[in-house]
Amino acid sequence: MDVLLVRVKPNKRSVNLQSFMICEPLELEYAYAALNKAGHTAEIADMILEKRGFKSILKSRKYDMVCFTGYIVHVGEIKKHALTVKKILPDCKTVAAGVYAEVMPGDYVCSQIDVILWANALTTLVNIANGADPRGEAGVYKCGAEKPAPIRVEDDIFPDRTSTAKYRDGYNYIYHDKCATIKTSFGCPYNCEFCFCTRICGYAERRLDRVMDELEQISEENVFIVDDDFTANVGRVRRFCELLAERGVKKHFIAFSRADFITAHREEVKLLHESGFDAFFVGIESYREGELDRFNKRTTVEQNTLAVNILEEEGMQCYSGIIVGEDWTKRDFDALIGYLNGFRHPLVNIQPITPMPGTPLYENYGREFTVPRERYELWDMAHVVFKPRGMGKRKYYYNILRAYIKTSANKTQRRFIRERYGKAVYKRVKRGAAHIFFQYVGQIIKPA
Ligand code: B12
Repeated sequence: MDVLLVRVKPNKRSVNLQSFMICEPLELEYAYAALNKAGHTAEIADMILEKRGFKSILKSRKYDMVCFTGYIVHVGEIKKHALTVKKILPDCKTVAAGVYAEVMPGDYVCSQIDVILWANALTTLVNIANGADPRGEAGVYKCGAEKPAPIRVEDDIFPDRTSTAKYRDGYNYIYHDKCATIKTSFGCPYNCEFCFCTRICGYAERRLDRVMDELEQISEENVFIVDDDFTANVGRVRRFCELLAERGVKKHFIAFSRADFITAHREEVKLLHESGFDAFFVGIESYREGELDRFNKRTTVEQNTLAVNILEEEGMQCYSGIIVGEDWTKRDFDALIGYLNGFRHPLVNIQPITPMPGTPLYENYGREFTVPRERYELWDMAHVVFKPRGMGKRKYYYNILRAYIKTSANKTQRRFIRERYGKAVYKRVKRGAAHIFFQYVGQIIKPA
């Protein structure tokens, strides 16, 4: 079969971070490798970086199947693209997959999408390409059916990074240019109320010898480990570092961790830094204890503060994730700004709380949303989808913007970024920040 694998470009209304970060479509590289191994021809179109239009790609070849991957923000765009496929190639099968399809497959049900992969997507897709009837595949979503248990194949099939060769120079992560990604574990052993990642699958670790085999094939110097919590298992973290040394793998890593790990395992934090870890993304979520409890985060404000300080003392960058609650007042935003400026380098991602469909927070929300779920492009964790309680929506957006300007984007931090990462990176990030700034100004003038 001739298969086109597509990552769509987000709708221009989405506040997406692609000016700051464009990562390789690792999931499509997996699908490409799985299809190739089974003797099929595949091609990846990364529409974020692709120069040709989607229609002209479709007209260039008689594809038998076009597969899309996406998150919640992409659902509407995928449906539009699938319609285009049906118009240009009426006999072509259309397939929707990705984490959102795995948790909320029903949202993809429409006449222009033939197959929704909600489990074991790689093996199911190969079966279909081999001629299996999708109706008989447990990995294909059917209303009322039971979801099959996951079968992990990622230690046998590595993502084929040659499939994105023409795009690779454009992949980066915040201040880290030319950055590859790798997934060494799936899911997360914690169960924070707001977190979508825990709904995708249970926690599962890949074999570290296979992770090392894969790492040895990556040509980029910077590698973003996209595990939901890379430090969930301290023994595995130590072994990972030992194996890097044994195999002579020298990379610069960025990964997700938790404050409780960092505060309890200072030795391992040192080891990670010595092994090439430059930065950690830590969901500190709030400066208010009560909110951490509400989210079932199982960390404290004290741990959060200490964790950021430890990373800074050890010479690492901490990218902190903050969630702004519905009831925040100006005083809360002021307190947040003060709290963040207590750190040497407050590099933060400030998001209004977004009860993601599929999470307990969404199920038990019990309040009205001001943005309907069908406006998928606005469920980007940057738009405010509820009615704030402490102020109007416009003021709420203004305060989020103010918090960025007074912390991550203040003069001292701008100088720090320029000096540490160089002018080219600084300029790229500045361009991205300006774009998002104006998207927020738009929301301050006329909120969605
Ligand atoms: C790295 C990452 C990114 C990267 C992009 C990575 C990428 N590949 O496009 C960056 C940093 C740019 C990013 C940005 C965003 N992200 Co993000 N991101 C992640 C993260 C941490 C890991 C994703 C990843 O690389 N996975 C690696 C692949 C290999 O694993 P996988 O996706 O599970 O895929 C497997 C299967 O699902 C399957 N599969 C998936 N797709 C397909 C397709 C086919 C055809 C087949 C056969 C199989 C298949 O095969 C894979 C191998 O088993 C996830 C967290 C998570 N647990 O998913 C959040 C996550 C996916 N992101 C999220 C969001 C919201 C965003 C943004 C919208 C945020 C924003 N406001 O900007 C943007 C959108 C960007 C865009 N391009 O449009 C949410 C999505 C929530 C939801 N309900 O949909 C997540 C879950 C995090 C969260 N906070 O909850 N993200």
